[in-house]
Amino acid sequence: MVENKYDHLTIDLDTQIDKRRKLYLRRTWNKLSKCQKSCLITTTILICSSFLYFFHLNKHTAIISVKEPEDQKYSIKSIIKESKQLDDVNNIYLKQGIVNTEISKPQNRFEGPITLKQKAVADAFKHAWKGYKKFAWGHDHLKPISESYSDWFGLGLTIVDSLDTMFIMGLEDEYREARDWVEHHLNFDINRDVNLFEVTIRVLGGLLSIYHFSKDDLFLKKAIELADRLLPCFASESGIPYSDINLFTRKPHAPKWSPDSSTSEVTTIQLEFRDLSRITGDPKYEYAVDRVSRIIHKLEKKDGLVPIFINANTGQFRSYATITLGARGDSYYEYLLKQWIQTGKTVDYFKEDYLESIEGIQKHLLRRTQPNGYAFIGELLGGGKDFKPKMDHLTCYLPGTLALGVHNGLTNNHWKLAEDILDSCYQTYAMQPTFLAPEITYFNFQGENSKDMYVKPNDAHNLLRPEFIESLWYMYQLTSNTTYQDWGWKIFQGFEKYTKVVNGYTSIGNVRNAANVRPKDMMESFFLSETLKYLYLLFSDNPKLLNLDEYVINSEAHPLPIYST
Ligand code: DMJ
Repeated sequence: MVENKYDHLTIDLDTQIDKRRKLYLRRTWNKLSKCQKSCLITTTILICSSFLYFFHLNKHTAIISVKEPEDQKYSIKSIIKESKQLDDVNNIYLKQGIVNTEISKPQNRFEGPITLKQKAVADAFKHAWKGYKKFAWGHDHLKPISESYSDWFGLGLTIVDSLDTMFIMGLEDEYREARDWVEHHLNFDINRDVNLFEVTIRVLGGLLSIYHFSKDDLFLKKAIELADRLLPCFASESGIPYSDINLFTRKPHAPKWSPDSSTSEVTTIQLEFRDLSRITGDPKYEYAVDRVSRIIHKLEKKDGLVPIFINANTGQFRSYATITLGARGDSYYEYLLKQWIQTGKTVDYFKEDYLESIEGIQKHLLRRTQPNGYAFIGELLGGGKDFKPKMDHLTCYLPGTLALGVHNGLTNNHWKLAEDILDSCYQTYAMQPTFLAPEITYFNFQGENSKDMYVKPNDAHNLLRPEFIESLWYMYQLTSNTTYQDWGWKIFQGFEKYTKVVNGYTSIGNVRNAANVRPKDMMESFFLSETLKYLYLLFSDNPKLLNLDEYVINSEAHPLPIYST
């Protein structure tokens, strides 16, 4: 390097200027009053600490939103590194009843539990999964007490039904195992009779939902194969599908116990088949289910209410069949609204039939109890002649559906009805010493009893069902009212106390006796797919963690996208 002869001169000059600057600063400082000085010091400290704080926050965000390495192609989240250390603290909080304190601030919405209540639910999922993995892996359901399994269709129901729950909860390891099983072991080429509705809402719906979240083609491939095997169900004389089909021979048939299909079953497959057509561009799936909807739309009803059986050959309702919003009737009403939403509110008859049916419910099925005036939805027997003051727990999905309708611009009057039924459903939990609802409740509406509700011994079981929690989540999302979270937390504690066993969670035979709940040795896939998913979403600080303006949720809690037509 060539030395510049002016270099030392420049340095001398710099030093002179530096000295003068310092002198000037010192003089200015001395001229300041005591108060001015302390103000200046405080401001400097404040600026420095805010800088340090933001620097720390950005560093934390960078850890949790780090990009997945290529070899973890199917990874669903980066591990929140702090979560292990937080475990002990969380447990202490939970024991003290201090909940909903934030434990981290991930940026992406499915990064894992944020609140302590969510973490408790994710832990419940892990506990259930561990037992399933150990004793029932690849089978439909875990029997946690006998440490065995049960196979209904032989399709690994618990795995496929839970994929999107794991995705939403950010359970990466469990999700990987499940995806792996789907890739290597999920086989539809089996000589087994399956129920069209159950397999559609649990398996097809599960595959489609996780396909939308993950964009992993494996799930779409499997969904197409399954739907193709189910399609022959629709090849009946009327277009109303048969209820069952053999997946290998592809021969459809009516249920073994009846000549008819259930009305709710043939009307609760539309969201899934339509979604598959929209993804693949192949209209055959949507065509088949649209036809069913149109046939039923044209049939005569009782102010929008439908009997619970329909014949696949004649395409007619069974005369004198029961009308109910419980078993075999429930999701007909649910899917009217949800299909209207799924198709961007462009198909008017879905909305019209839905509105008419809610009118019909208020006219024929809604009653109030004595002495406290709780609202309940009863049943009509004998084609509408006799009223039965009985409500299945299944009916407790209705408040959520009503609220969703109001949110989508339907009449505000439905909101009050939703709140009233929600309140009664809550009472079916709160009135039991276990804080768990029975499968069926009877209501006192003519003063024949001193209590508002009563439960018959054979109806006192609890199958870990989701419907009430589902409604709580809808109401929470649409109001941000944390009372719904409080109710859900009490019920979750009921599950923890009375249904949690060493190897998972079990249905119980008796909610009326906390000292003897009679475990039934069965963990249905909907406990993981629906009950725990809705609880997890309910306990989020963000009511829109799963946004109802983006997704329509199928009857098994699998979110599917809303289309514009
Ligand atoms: C689930 O399989 C679905 O929610 C269905 O629509 C009704 N029953 C169970 C849960 O209770």
